[in-house]
Amino acid sequence: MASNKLLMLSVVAIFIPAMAMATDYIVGDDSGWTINFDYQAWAKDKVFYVGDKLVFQYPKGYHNVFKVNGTAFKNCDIPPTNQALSSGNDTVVLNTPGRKWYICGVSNHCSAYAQKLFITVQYQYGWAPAATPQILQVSHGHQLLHPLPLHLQHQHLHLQCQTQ
Ligand SMILES: *[C@@H]1O[C@H](CO)[C@@H](O)[C@H](O)[C@H]1NC(C)=O
Ligand SMILES: *[C@@H]1O[C@H](CO)[C@@H](O)[C@H](O)[C@H]1NC(C)=O
Ligand SMILES: [Cu+2]
Repeated sequence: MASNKLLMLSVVAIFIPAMAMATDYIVGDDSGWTINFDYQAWAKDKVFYVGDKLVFQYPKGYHNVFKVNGTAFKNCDIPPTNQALSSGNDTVVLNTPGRKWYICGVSNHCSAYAQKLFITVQYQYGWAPAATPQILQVSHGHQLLHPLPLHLQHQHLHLQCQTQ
């Protein structure tokens, strides 16, 4: 029991640095999500990790945000309107590693004004590559004794998905 607790503590400790490092990025910083802004230049010096968030800010109604694939990004193919984020303060959690593409679907903002963002999301440290099924087993026991805070449970779940 006591040694179990020790192991559990070490599992939680793995998560803490990852969480402390999660970053919220306001896309375009003070310019927000708009036309005639070089989003690739904005993204160039940033490293995006799983768990970070993108926040697209703009006057509601003037722009919107679609997550698209690489082909739609290149051609500015606008998906159906009901797939848009359009609150004017749209938060996108970067839940998975890999390439992500976002475009504005209002008028010709994507094709004529380059309102589009492409990023690559990296694995966070201490995530799936370092995890073993043994650790997952232990942390499961821990959950029964002392439920983890929700945000930790979420990361735990994510870890399980990636290791399977
Ligand atoms: C990209 O997305 C479009 C529209 O959603 C879809 O029709 C197309 O098949 C997708 N292309 C690839 C390569 O996934
Ligand atoms: C935007 O949304 C975030 C939560 O996702 C919130 O913390 C923030 O206050 C909001 N900002 C504005 C300007 O509404
Ligand atoms: Cu727009």
